[in-house]
Amino acid sequence: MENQPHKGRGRDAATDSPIVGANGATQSADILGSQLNPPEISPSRTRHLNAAILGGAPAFERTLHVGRPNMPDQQVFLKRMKQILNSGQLTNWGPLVQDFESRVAEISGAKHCIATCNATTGLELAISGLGMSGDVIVPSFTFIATVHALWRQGVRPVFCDIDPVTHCLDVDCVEAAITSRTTGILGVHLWGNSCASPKLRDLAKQHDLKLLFDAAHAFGCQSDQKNPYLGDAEVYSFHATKCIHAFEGGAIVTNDRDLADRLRLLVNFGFAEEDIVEHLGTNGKMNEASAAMGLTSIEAMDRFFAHNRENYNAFAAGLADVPGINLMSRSTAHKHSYQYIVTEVDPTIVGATRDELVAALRLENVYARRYFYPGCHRMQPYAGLSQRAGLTLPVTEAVAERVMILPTGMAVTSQDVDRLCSRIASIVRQAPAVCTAIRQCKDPRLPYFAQKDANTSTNHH
Ligand code: T4K
Repeated sequence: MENQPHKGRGRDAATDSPIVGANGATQSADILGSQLNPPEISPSRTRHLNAAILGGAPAFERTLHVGRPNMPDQQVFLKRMKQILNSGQLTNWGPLVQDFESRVAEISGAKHCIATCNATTGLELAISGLGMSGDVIVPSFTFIATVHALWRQGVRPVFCDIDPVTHCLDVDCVEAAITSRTTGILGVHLWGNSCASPKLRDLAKQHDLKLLFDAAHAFGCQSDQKNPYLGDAEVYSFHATKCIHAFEGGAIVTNDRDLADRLRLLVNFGFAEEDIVEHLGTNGKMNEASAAMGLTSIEAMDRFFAHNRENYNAFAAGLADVPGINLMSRSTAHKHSYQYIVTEVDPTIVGATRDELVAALRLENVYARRYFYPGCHRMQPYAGLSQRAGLTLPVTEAVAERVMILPTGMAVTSQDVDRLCSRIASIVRQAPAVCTAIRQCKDPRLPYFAQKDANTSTNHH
């Protein structure tokens, strides 16, 4: 791959020399390539402009993470915890779990809610409760838990490609993948985008397929009509890294009364009565402490969403003029948590790959993530399922190479975002030098994949 010229490159690179690498060694000017101008400005005056990998001061003294938990009102939470301790009801559908289920049902617009210990268990329960078997169509571009839930229930995942704009299932690919073995579709509302569509619903109906949504990213994200295409059921995650969390937690929502009744048995070992077991169930219950956090977190939802929206707008402004870094746009027709700042890196424009950017950001104390690389179809135990998986998933393969998730949430201010965007802009402007420096850098903070590239590749562009 050639480094493409783009506006700005070489312009402020004059500020970069002499260069002190992240390993502390002074690096020779030829590392920077011929584009860079000789130093005319004192380095001490401009050090704050340089990428850390090129010897600048890191953009942040503290570390910025993707998924730092949002903390709701501590006093309210502690009051609830006191209530739990005084009552002695710690789990097994105490009053707080019941309240939590009511609130989640109300917000999602569904008739029934079953709280679970996490979304992974919730997905397994829903798959089992819906009687999915044989093959189920699922995106490969998702967190591995979506696919593990199927496999652990004895269902074979059939990987399907995604829409390049929303990163959710491509309905035409779903249609093409349906066979006589297919019993259902497991769509993912990735990044809080809606995977549901009238066409997907009609397809499921037409072929008599179960329609389940992994809504781990999507609690509180919906259109004005609330859940018009809920499917048979939808599963939320309330993991600590989600906008609204319960330390760990999940919830299944459905409008189907029979399914809800069955799920209530399955989540509690299959017990119908004190000593009557009717199903192969598990222990998937949420406990009272998680419900206390979940309820307190829901009370802060508007504040968390508004904060994230402000950050999203700051990212949109800050990245607007950075060539090759494209921020995912968000549909204004939907309420959104903006919990994932999804960017795609075009290496032909940036002059650096997504992985090189992620590596350079580590030295700025920014832990950007490359969710969900390399796609579930390339992970075990699925890698051997289909020899052709990579060939039939061109959008997944391309997107998995490009997505870079940037930090947001209550731990990140819009000033942080401004600073981060400026630093990304400098890294991009200095891309050739940054790439060379990464290959020579021995700093242990570099992610393992950058270290690996540094050891195995001399010219990976
Ligand atoms: N379906 C989809 C589409 C999902 O994305 C997920 C989960 C699921 C299903 C399953 O939901 P659950 O069964 O988990 O309810 C995280 C989460 O563990 C996982 O819940 C999430 N998706 C996935 C996208 O991300 P990691 O390995 O990236 O998280 P981790 O531990 O690196 O945390 C991220 C950062 O957050 C850390 O760098 C530090 C910070 N952090 C994290 C935790 C847990 C804290 O500061 N405090 C904390 O307590 O997987």
